[in-house]
Amino acid sequence: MKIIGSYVSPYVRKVLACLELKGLAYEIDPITPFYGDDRFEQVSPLRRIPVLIDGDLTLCDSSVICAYVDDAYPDRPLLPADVKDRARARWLEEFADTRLGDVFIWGLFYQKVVHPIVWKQPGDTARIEKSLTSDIPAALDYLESQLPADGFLFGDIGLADIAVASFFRNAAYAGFEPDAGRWPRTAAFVARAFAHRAFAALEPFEQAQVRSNPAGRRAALLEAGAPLAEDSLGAPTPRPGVMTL
Ligand SMILES: N[C@@H](CCC(=O)N[C@@H](CS)C(=O)NCC(=O)O)C(=O)O
Repeated sequence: MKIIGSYVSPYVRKVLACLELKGLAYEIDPITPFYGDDRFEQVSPLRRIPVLIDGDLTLCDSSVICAYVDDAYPDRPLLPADVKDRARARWLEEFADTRLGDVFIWGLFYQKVVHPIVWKQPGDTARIEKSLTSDIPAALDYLESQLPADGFLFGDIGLADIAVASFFRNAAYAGFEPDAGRWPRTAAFVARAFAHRAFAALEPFEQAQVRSNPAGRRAALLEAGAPLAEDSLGAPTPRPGVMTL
């Protein structure tokens, strides 16, 4: 299996943590989506990551990819067995991908981290302010009402836990940590999830990606032991995405 996408993306991290949980080997082309070449656009028409290539199958979208992986490799299921629990897990995955993605990625991480680095311009300060003062607190109030005081959502860690927790890594890169006084369940849940091997196994590769510059990135990732693909769909200059942010 091949994954296209950077270790720093919350959606790529979600897929990789699920592969770790299932003990499935993969190789990775860890590109930032804006730096994808023409071949990237052929496999990812929205110019988004992650992409999964498994033999003759090419898939986009982390939820589609995780559902396929769970169907094709059913050992260590990602969803709980009970029908209502499964439905709730899918909803929390969707809430994470859509709303946590909106408030943490587009509202914060993209504005504070990606925009200055990729487009060499400051991000939207009004949007950052709105994210921090109203959008993120509202999302975390909801999460606080859903997350368990101990353990994970449906017993052992699964897709919904991974989808939710993954966004908090990017929030931290943008300087936001959940206040344990205001959202105690959320703060403790995120710490538990990141201590789990599904996330902990990815940490050295992610740090190698974050700490290296583009010229030294491949060497840094190889040195950290990342299973890099031979070929890359990366390009030297960024291009805008095709979706409105
Ligand atoms: N719904 C998609 C979202 C993927 C996504 O937005 N990925 C970001 C990286 S974190 C991306 O590729 N952004 C580039 C763009 O939108 O132009 C999924 O779950 O995979």
